[in-house]
Amino acid sequence: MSSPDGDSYPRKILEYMEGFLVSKTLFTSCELGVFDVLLSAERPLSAEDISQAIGASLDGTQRLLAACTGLQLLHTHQENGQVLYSNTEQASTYLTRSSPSSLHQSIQYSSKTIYLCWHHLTDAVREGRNQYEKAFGVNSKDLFEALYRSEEEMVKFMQLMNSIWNICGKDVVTVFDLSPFKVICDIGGCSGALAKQCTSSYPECTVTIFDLPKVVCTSKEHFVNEADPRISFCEGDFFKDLLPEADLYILARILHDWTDDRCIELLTRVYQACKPGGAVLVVEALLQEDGSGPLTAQLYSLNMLVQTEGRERTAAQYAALLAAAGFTRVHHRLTGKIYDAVLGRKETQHTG
Ligand code: SAM
Ligand code: ASE
Repeated sequence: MSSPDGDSYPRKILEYMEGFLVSKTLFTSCELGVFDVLLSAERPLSAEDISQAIGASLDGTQRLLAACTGLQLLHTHQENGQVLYSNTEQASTYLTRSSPSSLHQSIQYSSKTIYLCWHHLTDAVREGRNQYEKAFGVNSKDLFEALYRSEEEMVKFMQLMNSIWNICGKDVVTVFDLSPFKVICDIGGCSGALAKQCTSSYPECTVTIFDLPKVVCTSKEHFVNEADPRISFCEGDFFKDLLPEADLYILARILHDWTDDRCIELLTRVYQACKPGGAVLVVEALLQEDGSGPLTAQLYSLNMLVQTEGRERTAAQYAALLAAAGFTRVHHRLTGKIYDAVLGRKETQHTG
């Protein structure tokens, strides 16, 4: 007996073939501000109202709103034979610019940067390297020179980095008990979104964010909202400069940017700076050992191919990198969300 999902109907393949239509519908609705208009109206609006507010054609807006309804991002209401639209709760929370948990900036980065890189995925797979030259005409010899090819692009990347920690940050800093570690250094900690999650979960800790000078400068200018005296910045290059001494080093989404050799180089520098009895916490989207998933991490690994010099890895692969740098007692824990954690120790020194 063949079910409706049997060989005779390739449901999944059809869905994947046109998956980008879904992404582009989301990108366009956010870019035009559909969800922002509906949030500020505080009542259901007609397609006509919305088309005027976003400055778009009525016909195009009607089709866009219909697609958003099918995607369950909008609710529809019937009133006097007219269709009215309102945001779903998730759309209000995650798709409006002003929401504290907004993914608007991430969606912008997906639309304006990642989508363009993925246009060259076939070349990336053939050549085994990132596609900045083709996508943006920039030399990709220095990865972060290419990623930060303009001030605007750097701010957009930093906003992308920031936003996920409102959603997954608490899980990654609490999946291990980090309370014994009072002095924390967040290596490549960007604008400090994860550092904030640390001080909120562990009130006794202090966090130093170590990042490139221009990132530290932009963080202070664009990102520091309410000053937390427990959080400070340190400027430098983690491949060249001395790292601050700490009990715990966090490397969140750092190792996945780099080759195994570069990772071991960086982890060795971290090991040297680390106090005996201290530790390193690696935060990444872990791949399963048997290659079966999770799909998000598998797709992110392709994204690391088109955008960086690295890859996503399994817990065993991270454990091997940590061990090569001297760390022991390496364990990992899954959070059930996108990002997981791997903890490795630096043993206290034994005499005799
Ligand atoms: N840890 C943050 C997070 O998970 O949201 C940011 C991860 S982002 C992919 C990589 C970070 O490493 C960026 O903030 C970048 O500026 C920083 N970075 C890259 N190369 C660096 C270097 N050589 N020295 C110091 N920081 C660097
Ligand atoms: C990096 C992380 C990301 C470098 C480039 C990046 C992300 C997007 N572009 O370290 C976040 C994860 N999302 C995806 C699609 O990979």
